Amino acid sequence: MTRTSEMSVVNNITIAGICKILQRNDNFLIFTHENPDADTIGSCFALVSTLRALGKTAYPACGDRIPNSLVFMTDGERDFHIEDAPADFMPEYYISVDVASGAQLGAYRHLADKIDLAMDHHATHDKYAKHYYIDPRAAACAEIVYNVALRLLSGEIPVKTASLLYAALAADTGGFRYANTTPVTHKIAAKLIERGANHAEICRNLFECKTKQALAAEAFAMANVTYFSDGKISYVKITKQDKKNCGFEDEDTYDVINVIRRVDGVKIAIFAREKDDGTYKISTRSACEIDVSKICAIFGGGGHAGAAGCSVSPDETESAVRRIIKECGFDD
Ligand SMILES: [Mn+2]
Repeated sequence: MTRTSEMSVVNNITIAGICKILQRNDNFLIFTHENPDADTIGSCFALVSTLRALGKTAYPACGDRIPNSLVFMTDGERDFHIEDAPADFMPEYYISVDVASGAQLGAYRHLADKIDLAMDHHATHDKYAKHYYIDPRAAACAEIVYNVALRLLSGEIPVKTASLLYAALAADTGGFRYANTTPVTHKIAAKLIERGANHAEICRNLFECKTKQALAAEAFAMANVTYFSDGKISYVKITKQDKKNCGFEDEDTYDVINVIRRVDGVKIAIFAREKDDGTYKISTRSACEIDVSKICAIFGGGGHAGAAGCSVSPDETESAVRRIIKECGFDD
């Protein structure tokens, strides 16, 4: 398998077209993906604040709670469900950001066919919305939202919005270190710093400051990682019982995959986590030409060439991990 993910997506709307539509409409609901990360949160809230700056009514909608590690982006608030909007709010226009498929809406997946506009950067995006703008070359969905906000606000992006977009960009590029980082990413990041984004504070919040529970999860991963294919693949599994024994929860495991992928010689990292309902979430990372989104697609998942995931049933987990290892082809 080679990393030749389809970089050419034919969109059915342009950035200018998106701006026209946003100006024409009102009463927006902006959806994040399930298990929200900094890109979907930053894109969502930056778009909400941009629409509000235009005098529109807009609310974020997130099926899951905001994880503890990212509440610095939402002023400490963790719940943004549709019911949390005022009772008299009547949504008229539905937007999703960084959401590759209807299923990725999580608790709001039943609203997938109501989405009017999807902005995304996943090459595996499945075009569930009426209008879609997908740019797989964008390191983060925030690059797309930045271009929309820039136009709508005539360049006058407020500091709070700039900070949200910067956090999204920094997170999806691993602090501008991953292969998805481009000259465009750096140019946008520079503009956001010019608009007042406090990059040092944002990066400390994203990459340095960790709860004791998150560090406990990483310690567990380090102690239990196993290697395959001559050390080119690292793998760790975390069960519900492990979480209980070590005193951490799902949201504390967000950096586990990064801990096991940094080991010298590792090209592919695999992390299987047992969720509350007993199913397993498998996350994968690739630091080589192997496209893990194609491998995860075998199990109905997806993502990016370098970062992808899928969900499997408990009895399918071991065989799925073995299949993923086999698909990497190191042992052929
Ligand atoms: Mn993203």
